[in-house]
Order: sequence, then C-alpha cells, then structure tokens
Amino acid sequence: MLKDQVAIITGASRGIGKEIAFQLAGQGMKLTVVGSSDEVYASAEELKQKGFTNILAVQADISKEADVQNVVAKTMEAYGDIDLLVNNAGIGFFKLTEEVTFDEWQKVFEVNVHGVFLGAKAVLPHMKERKSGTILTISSDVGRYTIANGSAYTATKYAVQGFSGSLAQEVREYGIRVGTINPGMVDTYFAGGSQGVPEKEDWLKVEDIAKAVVYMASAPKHMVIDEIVLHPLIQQYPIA
Ligand code: NJP
Repeated sequence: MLKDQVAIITGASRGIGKEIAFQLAGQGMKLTVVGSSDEVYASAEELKQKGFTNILAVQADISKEADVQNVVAKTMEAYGDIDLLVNNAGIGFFKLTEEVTFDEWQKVFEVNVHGVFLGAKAVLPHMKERKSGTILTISSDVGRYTIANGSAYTATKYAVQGFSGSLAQEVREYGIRVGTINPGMVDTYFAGGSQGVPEKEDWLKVEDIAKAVVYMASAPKHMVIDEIVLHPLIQQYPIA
C-alpha cells in the first residue's frame, strides 16, 4: 500500500527517525530524509547502501521556515507528490524549572513545536489539493501526563498534542489524516544520551516506534489512527 508513495521524515540522521526511514524505505516508499547536521547525508548513504534508490537527503533546521519550505520544494521537484510527513525531529532536556534558561526554553519550543507547525503548514497545500495525505508526529507520553524536572519539554509535547488534535479536525474533510505516536523511554541519543548502552536494555527500541509509524501510515484510507501510546513494560504509566 505504501509502495511508491512519498514520505518526508524529519530527524532522520539517527535514533527513531533513522529507523523510520529504513522501515518506510522497506515498504517501497520514496523518501526525503531531513536533519539539521550533515549526519543526515551519512544516514541517506546507509539507506542507499542497502539498495534503496529513491532517497533524497536535505540538511535543514526544522525551526526555520525557509529551510522547511526548501525541504518541501525539493521533495516536490524530485517526486512530484507528498503522501506522508513524519514530524519526528525533537530535542529535550530535563532540569528544574528555575535552572532552565530562557534560551533553552525558546530553543525547545522552536524545534518541537514550531518545527511541527512549519512542517504541517508546508505540506498541507499539496495534500489538500490531492485530497489525501497523512501527517504523523512523534510526540511523547509526556504530551499526555506531566513529570517533574521536565517542564519545558513536557510543555512542548502538550502543545504538539493540542496542535495535532485541532489540525486533525480541520483537515479531515480533505481526506488528510493526522496522528501522534506517544512513546515512553526509547533507546536513542535523545537528550545527549547514548544508544545501545546496558542501562537502556529494557527500554523501547527504535524499531518499536517505526513499526507504529508503518501501521498508522498504511491504515486503509477510510480509517485514521489518532494516537498510539507505547511504553517499555518496566516504565510505570500513567504516573500517579
Ligand atoms: O532522539 P535523537 P530521538 N532540525 O537525539 C534531529 C521523541 N521522543 O530519536 O539535527 C532538524 O536520537 C537530529 O538530527 P541533527 C523526541 O521528543 C523520544 O529519541 O542532524 N532536525 C536527530 O536526527 C523526538 O521528537 C523519546 O542532529 C533536528 C533527531 O532529530 C523524537 O522522539 C521519548 C533538529 C533526534 O534524534 C525523536 O527523538 C519520547 C532540527 N532543529 C519522545 N534538532 C526517547 N528517546 O526516550 C534535532 O517520549 N534534529
């Protein structure tokens, strides 16, 4: 079903986004992979080494409107269509509120919230014209419940939930589906961490999240999966 369709995946340099790219390429999709560092080119190269041919890498900061517009323009130029946007890129940090600088607060909102808005805004005209498309955002379980020492990050993910829910209502009549995937702890490089370390052995794996993306994106046209929440068994949810 996804074969020959076109997907844009943000934050595909590493972690969850990179695995989403591999799994969507495995479904036969044509991809634009996005990251703010040149690591995104290495990620695209790995995909090509595996034999996937329709892989376009665009270095772009999703918090900058011109960058996001460029991603969409390059995708349209290369493939002529956009079926799926996966808003995956995100950053986070965990500290007491009084220790968060205003610069840090602004930065996490710029990437996690503004980036999601800018991505959706840029693909919507194309999807509306075709009366079809899917916009998925990797949000978080903390978009659904609050935690201590993470007020800035939590606030961004609540914002993303609100945005996605509202957008879903707005674009339903155009055949466009909007959903969120809300994971608990995933073994990635998130928040300056390392992937594959023993402490994260029981955490969710990037494959778990990527499979949820494939499932949501390949749902039949008459159906929208609004949200998937998933956790490692070791993680208590919801927090009392
Ligand atoms: O993190 P990481 P994850 N413009 O650090 C890119 C959510 N989540 O895979 O820019 C464009 O391994 C960056 O690439 P680069 C989380 O909130 C996670 O875990 O080149 N791209 C890299 O490819 C986030 O929304 C957990 O450095 C930008 C990628 O983003 C999503 O999962 C739990 C960018 C980050 O890879 C993926 O995070 C949860 C920018 N401005 C939600 N800034 C978890 N891991 O436990 C960063 O609930 N990137």
